[in-house]
Amino acid sequence: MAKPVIITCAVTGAIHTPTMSPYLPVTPSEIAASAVGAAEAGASILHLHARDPDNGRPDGRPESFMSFLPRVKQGCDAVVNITTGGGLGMTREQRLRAASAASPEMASLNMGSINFGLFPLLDKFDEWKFDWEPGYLDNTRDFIFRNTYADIEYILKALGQEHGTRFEYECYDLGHLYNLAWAVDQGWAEPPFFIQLIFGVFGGAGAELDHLLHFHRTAERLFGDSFEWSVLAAGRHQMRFATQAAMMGGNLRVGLEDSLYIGPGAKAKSNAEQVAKIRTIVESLGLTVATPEEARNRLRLKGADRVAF
Ligand code: KMH
Ligand code: ZN
Repeated sequence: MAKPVIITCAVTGAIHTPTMSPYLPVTPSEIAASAVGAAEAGASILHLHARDPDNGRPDGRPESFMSFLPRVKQGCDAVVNITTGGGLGMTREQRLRAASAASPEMASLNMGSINFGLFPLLDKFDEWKFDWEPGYLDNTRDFIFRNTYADIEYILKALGQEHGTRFEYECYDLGHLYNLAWAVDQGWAEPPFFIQLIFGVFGGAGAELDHLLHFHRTAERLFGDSFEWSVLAAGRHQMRFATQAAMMGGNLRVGLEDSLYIGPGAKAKSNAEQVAKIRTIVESLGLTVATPEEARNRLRLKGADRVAF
């Protein structure tokens, strides 16, 4: 029997800006409602970022996360996964503040430094809802998404060892799998490793099926059977790569963080719409969708009763 597919939904992120879609959740109420809607549609993990409710700018303050986390917890049983990716110019301590305060079951951990080019999105818009948006995107011409060995060690210890939080290991390139193998060798990461293979971010591996096959084979070589894997692809590649992951026996991630679309030229009206679409595809392949409890058991999470929100 094929394993049920764990659907992660990344609800708002730090890539898209409010001008790009009226459906991007920004306020605490919007983020909470969108997250709960995604869980009701079949997501068993919710990957969450916060935004400034006044202007939609990505926001790392713990109090911003705390303004929606209790509502998400009361509204659904899904696993809460908090970003440690942060935003432009944040120190690693700042990037960790929200997750340290919330002590979640899961957090993201980016497995290497890369360029993270959002500036091509500038060409698509002439007018902006908020002044900060064009500068935010333009800054990525000269921005390194910093995830050094010291950063990785710090987060694994400060969050993993201190809080019992487990990780979504975000791998944008082949070397990031080897970085994870290094952290495992140091004794800082415990199996099963939940590896998120990422395609189509400008600065990381492109959205090519060859890359997915090769990354997956490499993960098998490095981690044997002690890992679970999932795939996310940015923008128009999202549904195709999610489907491919399900067909190969893996898990998948959708959500407005990574793509604002539901089909060619059509904006998704909610996170739930994307989750419902991929769920229909998964089930029509003869597969099933994992419940939050199944995800907790497979990923050996500490449980929703041991978080701090
Ligand atoms: N949007 C993903 C490609 C994080 O939150 O740590 C990157 C991401 C990073 O999810
Ligand atoms: Zn994220």
